[in-house]
Amino acid sequence: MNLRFVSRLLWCGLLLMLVTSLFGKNYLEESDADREARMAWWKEARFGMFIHWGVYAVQGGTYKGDQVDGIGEWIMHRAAIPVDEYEQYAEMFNPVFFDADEWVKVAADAGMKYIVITSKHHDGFALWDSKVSDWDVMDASPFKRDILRELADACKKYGVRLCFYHSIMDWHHPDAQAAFYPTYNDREASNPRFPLYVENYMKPQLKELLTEYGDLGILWFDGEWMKDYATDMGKDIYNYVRGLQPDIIINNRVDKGRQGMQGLDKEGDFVGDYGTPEQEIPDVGLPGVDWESCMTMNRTWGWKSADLDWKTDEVLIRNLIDVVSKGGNYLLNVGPTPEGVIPHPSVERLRAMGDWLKVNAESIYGSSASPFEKPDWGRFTLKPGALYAHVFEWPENGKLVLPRMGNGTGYKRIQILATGEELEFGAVEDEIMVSLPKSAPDSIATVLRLTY
Ligand code: H79
Repeated sequence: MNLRFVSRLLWCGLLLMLVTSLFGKNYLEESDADREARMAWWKEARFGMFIHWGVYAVQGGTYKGDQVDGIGEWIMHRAAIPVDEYEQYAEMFNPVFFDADEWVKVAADAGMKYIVITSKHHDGFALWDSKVSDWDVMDASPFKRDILRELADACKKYGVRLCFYHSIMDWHHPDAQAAFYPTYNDREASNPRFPLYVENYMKPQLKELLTEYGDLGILWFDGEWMKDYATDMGKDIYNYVRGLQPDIIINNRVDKGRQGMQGLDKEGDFVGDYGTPEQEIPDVGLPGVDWESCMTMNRTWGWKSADLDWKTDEVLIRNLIDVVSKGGNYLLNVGPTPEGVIPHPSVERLRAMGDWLKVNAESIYGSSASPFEKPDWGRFTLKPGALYAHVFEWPENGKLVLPRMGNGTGYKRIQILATGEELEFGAVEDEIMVSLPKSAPDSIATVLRLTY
């Protein structure tokens, strides 16, 4: 054999190896250390803002003058609105008061470390300038501003991680679930063209999101329950996304493993980096499991003018603590108005959460599930070197009984986190007893730091 030929063959082989190692990497195989490094910021963050925004905000829960039951962003399905009729609402989507800087500042001041915004919800409307679609804010609405671009810039300014929610289900695309009109969300229906939608539309849109808006924190998929979306597609999408941004985190709805609204994975071979309980918090701590509860402040995700059922500051702050005490993240939603404003009741509540967090940050960020059962009076969070007792119900007799860490009393000192005030404590049989001030310094949650 001619030497030149052999050398050419070798070069070709080398080139091929290089190409597969660069582009053909299987992200389903990852060492524990690499995975830990990739998840580290997310575990530290613990608190994020969900934003549901799109054409459905224009309707705000009403259709032809009637209130439509259910969550606002589902109105196209709930009221069985035909695609061409729904498109007319996009012509009214003109949120002139939208100020990305203001939104991100609201999140940052609330102590939220990441923002997950609907790049596209089930109605398929894209909030960015998508080149593969006219069903986006640039081509179908008079607003003609790339909302995701403006948010990306503001997130950079405030040090908040930008993340995208992206619906796999698409009620607008003819190759996807638009074909199922009037029951877009028919779980048993099938569109033989769905694989074409995945290859020719969903992937190109994902590529735009993953290459034009800088480093993203999370891709948050949803709408994976449709019959046509199969587990091999999920694994392919997972690899595709990480191939474009290797360090990104992807929720478990990219595959078919999620169990209903409880959100954690069922047994089996499924991809996705964390579980996604929706509108619920697991009853007990889940050490070693990564999960994030997403919840609304009222009942809807997307703006609904008639939904005034706001949770109180107390419920929201205690939910955050409850989630962290069980080892999860809290993704709390806002649904901005069609004018581009985060509803005032949401802003007020976020401010209260931010005020509480400014004083008690140490007990939340980077904390994880405590080794103790949840007590009746509140919750524990844990960090190396300190246990934090979040007291919701202040004991009337001024004595709080706590479990012990290790031998003796197990604690070097016990303080009120907000003030540094030292508290007296001593061993009582298997537990310890702490003497508290007469009344609660913080009626929602007073944090004690127990240094061990
Ligand atoms: O974007 C918000 C909602 O619009 C969306 N997820 C949050 C984050 C949402 N999708 N569906 N729902 C809310 C409720 C619908 C649940 C069901 Fe099912 C879909 C019931 C049956 C199909 C998912 C799959 C839950 C059970 C099986």
